[in-house]
Amino acid sequence: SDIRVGVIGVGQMGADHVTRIARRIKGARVAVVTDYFRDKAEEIAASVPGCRVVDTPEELIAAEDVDAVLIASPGSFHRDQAVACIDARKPVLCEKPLAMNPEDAYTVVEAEAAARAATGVPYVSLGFMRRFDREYAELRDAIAAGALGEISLLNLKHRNAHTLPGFTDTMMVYDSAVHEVDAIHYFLGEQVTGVQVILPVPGPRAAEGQHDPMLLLFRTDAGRIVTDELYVNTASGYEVRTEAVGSAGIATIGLEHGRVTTHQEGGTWGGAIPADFRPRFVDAYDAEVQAWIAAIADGSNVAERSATSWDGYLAAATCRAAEQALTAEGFVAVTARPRP
Ligand code: ISE
Repeated sequence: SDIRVGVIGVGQMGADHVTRIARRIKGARVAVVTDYFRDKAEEIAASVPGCRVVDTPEELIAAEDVDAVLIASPGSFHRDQAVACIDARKPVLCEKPLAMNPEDAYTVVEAEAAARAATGVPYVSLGFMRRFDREYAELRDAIAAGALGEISLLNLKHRNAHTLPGFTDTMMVYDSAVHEVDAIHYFLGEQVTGVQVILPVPGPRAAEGQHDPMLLLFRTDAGRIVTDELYVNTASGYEVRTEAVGSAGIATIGLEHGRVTTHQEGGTWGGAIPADFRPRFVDAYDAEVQAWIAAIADGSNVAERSATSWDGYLAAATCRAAEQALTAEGFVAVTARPRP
């Protein structure tokens, strides 16, 4: 029988996940939703047969008719909600980031480790969906197989058309650059040991005090360097690119992503850029959620390719160093606690 999923937070990403589970994911259905804005939850629930609304995340997590929980609330709520799922022994797919600071992330890691010691299974999958993007997976496998030789550099780019008002430098780090931090772990399997931030003159759409674009440099424990150009108000569209520079080859992904190029009247050519991450990574999100449901069904709870709470902690520890590097000279060292 279908796994009954409860979705916490049905804003942009949560609503997208509800539609995905209702229409495309096999072996699961959305049983319960909740949102800070009750109206929004009612509206979304009305689009899914048999779906009901509850007032609070606590109620949803405890509900008899919820087998697994998808958290899509703002990042600052993830710690408490993820810990409540672990305490209730319910598998959870938590949207990224795991937390907005390493201390909160570590609390989740510890809670999960304690539960795992008692039951033998993990509970937390973390929504770094790029791990399920086909090009990402292919590049990682090519690097692991040595197909590119010795990697010296990764050049990453992350561009959004717009961000919501109030998107600060700290949010650029913990909400946006956090994807590239996880990409480093995914592609190279190495820890980040230091971060430097370089701030060019802000673009005309940057909010007061915001440094957009920004350039982040990461150094890994093997001495590889990763550049990350972050530009979250390009006004053009959503673009995520990766270039891996190796001694036996230079591989690039994310350039075209199946886009159609049209030659137009008047002697120009071009095509559309996805407006945001939902259309750009739709296949990756589908694969991520389907793999999560399959893992719950087979009792392993966390899919092999999925990011874990530990990945979330390491990402938060690196983001802390990046946050400090915003106002420091040179590289700031990443400090991480040992894995419990
Ligand atoms: C957002 O929270 C995401 O997760 C997107 O993938 C990312 O591109 C965007 O910059 C973030 O704000």
